[in-house]
This record gives sequence, structure tokens and C-alpha cells, in this order.
Amino acid sequence: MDKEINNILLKYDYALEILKVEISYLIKEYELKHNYNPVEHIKTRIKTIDSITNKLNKKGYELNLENIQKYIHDVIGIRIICSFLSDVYDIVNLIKNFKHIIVVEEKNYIINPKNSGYTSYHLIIKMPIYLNNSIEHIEAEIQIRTVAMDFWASLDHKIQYKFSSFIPEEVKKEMYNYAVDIKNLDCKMLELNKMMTKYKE
Ligand code: 0O2
Repeated sequence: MDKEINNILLKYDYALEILKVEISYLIKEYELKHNYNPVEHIKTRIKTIDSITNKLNKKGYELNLENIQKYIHDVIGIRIICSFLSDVYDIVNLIKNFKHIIVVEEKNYIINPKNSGYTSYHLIIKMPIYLNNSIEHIEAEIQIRTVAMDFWASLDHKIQYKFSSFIPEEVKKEMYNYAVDIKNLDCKMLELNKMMTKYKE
């Protein structure tokens, strides 16, 4: 069992390396074409076995190979942090048009924020990996968001998201209000950038 799980984690690791290179290439190509880089930075991570186990337990399943593949869609994750709101949508389209991967699910938490206030654009994708004697398809989650959204989500992660006990209503409310502030700020920054782009022309 341990060996089986280590084997699948090895494949996820391999897939993440490929995905990182492919996404970086796409962005560099975009930058060359538009003479503009829409991305501030990229983060990647592989879920730990503890985190996979917790997520499976929350969904009511035990840890085994089949359940990981069936119910955990974000063992590997890439987060693309963009400058402006419009950049998020440009990157989403760039990835959706990329022929090497298939988008299996799309979640626009910018239009439909989560109850916590969380905003981001998620794509669950499937990508091929070429093994010794076979081709396998591995799932990954790509989160695309602005720097402002990332600031909120990173601090929320520390303040309340991963806290399993009781969270006071006041904290939830405040965090939600800050998410609204962040959204307003993103819109204002976008307008300012549009204005300056015209001015520079
Ligand atoms: P971690 O440690 O950040 O990876 P599904 O994947 O569809 O079965 P899930 O996981 O509920 O169901 O999908 P969802 O909610 O679309 O996306 C999950 C990921 O989004 C989370 O992964 C977080 O990274 C992020 N996320 C969602 N809601 C919040 C939120 O309220 N606050 C913060 N900070 N992040 C959020 P994990 O695995 O839960 O955690």
C-alpha cells in the first residue's frame, strides 16, 4: 500500500515538473507576443499525505489509491499570481486553449465568491505523462488570481481556513469584509492601469 502511494506520488511529482515548464513557456510566449508580462509569480505544491488523508476524511473516504485518484483533484497545484483582474482572464484563456491539457472543471470564484469571501479562478485539468510503457493522465488544480486576492487568501489560510475548531462570527465577518475591500481595490487598480495605458499611448 505504502509502495503504491509512493508510486502515485512520484507520478504526480513528475507531472508537476512538466506542468511548471509548460505554463512558464506559455507565459514567456505571451510576454514576447504582447510585450507585457501579466504574471507576478508562480507557486507550486504537492499535497502531503497528511493533507490528502484529512481531505479524504472530510469527504468521508479512507486513504487508498482509488480514493485519491477519484476524489482528490488537487494533489498537484499550481498558483499563478497575476497583476490585474484582466490578466487573470487572459491567463485562463491561454491555459484553456493549450492543446496538451484538457480542462475538466472550471470554477470562477471571482464572479461567485465562496461564503468566506474567497475569490480566485480555478481550473481542474488533466494532462498526459509519458511513462516507460504507457501514457497516464494526471489531474491538477490551477489557481489563477491577482496579487490582492492572493494576499487575502494567504492570510485567510493562516487566520481561519485551516483552523478546525470554532471560529467566532466576528472573525468570519471581518475577513469577508476585507475580501470585499480587496475586490474594490482590484477594480480601482484595473481602471487606473487602463487610464495610464491610454495616457502612455
Ligand atoms: P490547500 O491547503 O490550500 O490546498 P473539490 O476539490 O472540488 O473536491 P474543494 O477542495 O472544496 O473540492 O474545491 P475548492 O473549494 O474549489 O478549492 C479548494 C482550494 O481552494 C483549497 O484547497 C484552497 O487552496 C482554496 N480555497 C477554497 N476556499 C478557500 C477559503 O475560504 N480560503 C482560502 N484561503 N482558500 C480557499 P484545500 O485543499 O482546501 O487547501
